[in-house]
Amino acid sequence: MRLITLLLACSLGAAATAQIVHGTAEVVSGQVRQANGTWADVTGTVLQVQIERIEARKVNEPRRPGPVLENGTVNPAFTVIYQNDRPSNYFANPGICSALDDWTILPAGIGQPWRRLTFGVSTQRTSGDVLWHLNAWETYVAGRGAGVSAFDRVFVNNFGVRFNTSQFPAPGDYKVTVVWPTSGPQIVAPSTSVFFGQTWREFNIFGQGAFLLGEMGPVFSGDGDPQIGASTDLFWLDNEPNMVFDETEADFFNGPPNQANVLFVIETGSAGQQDVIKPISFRWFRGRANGGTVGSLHNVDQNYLRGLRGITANPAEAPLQLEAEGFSSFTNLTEMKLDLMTSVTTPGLRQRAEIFNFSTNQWVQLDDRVAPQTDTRVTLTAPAPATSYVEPGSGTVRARIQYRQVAPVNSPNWGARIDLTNWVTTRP
Ligand SMILES: [Ca+2]
Ligand SMILES: [Ca+2]
Ligand SMILES: [Ca+2]
Repeated sequence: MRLITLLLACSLGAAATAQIVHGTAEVVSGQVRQANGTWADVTGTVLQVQIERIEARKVNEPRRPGPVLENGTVNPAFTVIYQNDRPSNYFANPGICSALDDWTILPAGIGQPWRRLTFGVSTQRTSGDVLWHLNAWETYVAGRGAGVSAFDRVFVNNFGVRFNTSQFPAPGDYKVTVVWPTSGPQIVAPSTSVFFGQTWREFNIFGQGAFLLGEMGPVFSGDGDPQIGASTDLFWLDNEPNMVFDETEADFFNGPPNQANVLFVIETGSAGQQDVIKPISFRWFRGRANGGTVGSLHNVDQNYLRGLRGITANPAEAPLQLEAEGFSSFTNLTEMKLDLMTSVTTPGLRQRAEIFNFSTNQWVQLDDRVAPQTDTRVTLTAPAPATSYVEPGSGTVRARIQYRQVAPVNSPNWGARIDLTNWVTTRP
């Protein structure tokens, strides 16, 4: 038992060292087609940047064993219209510096400003400025042959973002998120069909310098098709490279699990305002306290609220139940989510998450799953209408997490530890 605890502590220590840095990057060239068909020059736009260390194996090397870090976060006020991001299989081909991928975004994303873009880059570069060069088109046209672009109806043209290599803490693999400003011209997709080309080059006084073959290139993500939207198991590689993606340059990585889809997430800003509500009180409705305070529930920080199972007269009743309460400043909610990070001390348990509906005066089950033995984050959306989970007048919101035994356990004195219990609300 002691050994298990120690091992768990070690793996959490590794997760805690995840490197994330923030900064800015400048758009040094580019035109974007607006919803009304006119073009806007976006040169000089400054983007907020987040750079997070990841691990992408070389595509022809076997997978390394190891834990998958849980880096998921709630992203306030953003709606995902395309997502291909599975940390279980990030991979890269060190010999390439370009990739053009075919995406089908959600119809709801048509005409919506691209507020945040997340992509992967594998870099060996240690000095100087580099250019992330982009083009995006709406259509693929077969039959043009070698040397001629196979893509038409460009809507992001000659778009370059300058990074300094010092923004990447060391050679390695990174997941980068760039945030577009809310004012000024916006990037919008005119249809659900997007062909998105990326190329990594040096940035020098002439703008586009040497191709960074073997130094910087895109990261792909496999182990399945995109979680949101779609992409076929192929991409185009600018072979020469000559900044022309032609039809003969279609390529792939010999099929699943290495689907030829770049790591990429597109978020739009159309979801309204989000607020995170932290608990102000809790009680162990069943079971007993074993450490922690209400503040332990506020953040993912390995500061846990811990509980141990109790005794119940009715064997059908879960012997460990946490109830938490918070306060919503707003009542005009359009969405209510519960955001949890939890784990238990033994196999053989199930975890159920519930939220209280003040309209019906009943608990509503949002999730029931095998209770995880390592910290696991789940974000659960409550059934509409979201307004029913806020008590009229007081603004109280309430959540309950139950643990029950469904199979043999390692110890009769089992327990749970809860790192996070938040409500995430959306309003217009
Ligand atoms: Ca080419
Ligand atoms: Ca693809
Ligand atoms: Ca915590």
